[in-house]
Amino acid sequence: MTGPPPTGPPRPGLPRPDRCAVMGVLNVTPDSFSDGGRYADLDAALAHGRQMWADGADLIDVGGESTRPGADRVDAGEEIRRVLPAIRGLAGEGVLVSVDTMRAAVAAAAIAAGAAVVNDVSGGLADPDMAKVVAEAGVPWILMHWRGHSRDMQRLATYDDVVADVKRELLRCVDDAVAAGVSTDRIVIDPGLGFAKTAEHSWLLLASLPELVATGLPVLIAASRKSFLGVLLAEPGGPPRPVREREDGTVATTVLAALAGVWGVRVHEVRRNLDAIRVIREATASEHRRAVRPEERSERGAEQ
Ligand code: PMM
Repeated sequence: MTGPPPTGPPRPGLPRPDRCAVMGVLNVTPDSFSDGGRYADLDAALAHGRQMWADGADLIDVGGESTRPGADRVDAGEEIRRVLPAIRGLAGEGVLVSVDTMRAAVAAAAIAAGAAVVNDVSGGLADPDMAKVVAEAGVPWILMHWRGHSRDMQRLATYDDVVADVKRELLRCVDDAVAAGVSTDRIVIDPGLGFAKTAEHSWLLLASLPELVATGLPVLIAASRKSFLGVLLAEPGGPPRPVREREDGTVATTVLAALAGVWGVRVHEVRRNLDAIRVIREATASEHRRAVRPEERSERGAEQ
């Protein structure tokens, strides 16, 4: 088994557990593809956020705008009205919260309410003011690979070499962020599975995670319940596997990601994915212990 090094360089403001980090998804939207409407009510949202935190999530990602393919945009005021109470409530209880938004005004309001990380599915491309807000606040910024808004993003799913193209376009976003004053050690990259990607594109990106990890930037993967899993797991000739029956497939993607050394995974079911990550952490740690040369081991033993 090839295992990732358990930790990388320090990343101010980002959780850095001695394993792949887990970001729990909290969509406070009426229409997200996997959990739309379930947490639109504040009490239900807070209860779910607390539960994911108690289950061991390292970060809770609060989003107020659905980005499922074909979705229409909500206006900024409505997005703020949706996310702020949940962010304020959870952050006030000591939960580490990220805001899933591509709008600078929403990010600024969320940071003021206690959000500690900005998760921007547009990689900074949707709102020219986002870089300034992030740079001034000094918070980590997750830059996802993006080519256009959800309404027509699947038309943009054309690549010469999806892995090389996504990496190049992401690194351009990183350069733009740094040029705008964002510190490199506060940037996370994400290939944006399912965003302007066919299922085949998402599989190719999942198979090439080590290439993204080799950039030296922390990588986030968000495969949880996505449609490329539903299509793969369909009965022969049948419709895609329903969203809520894609969990084992999701956990398999988490295993791939953790073995590739990614920084974190964004998932709906924290406990099952964290269990898998803990198993990998233990197996790879024991492999590292065995790799310590015998003479070193006996020297260490003599010191103890
Ligand atoms: N996908 C969704 C929402 N936010 N954020 C990042 N960084 N990466 C993603 O791939 C991503 C995201 C859409 O999925 P959801 O409806 O389950 O939240």
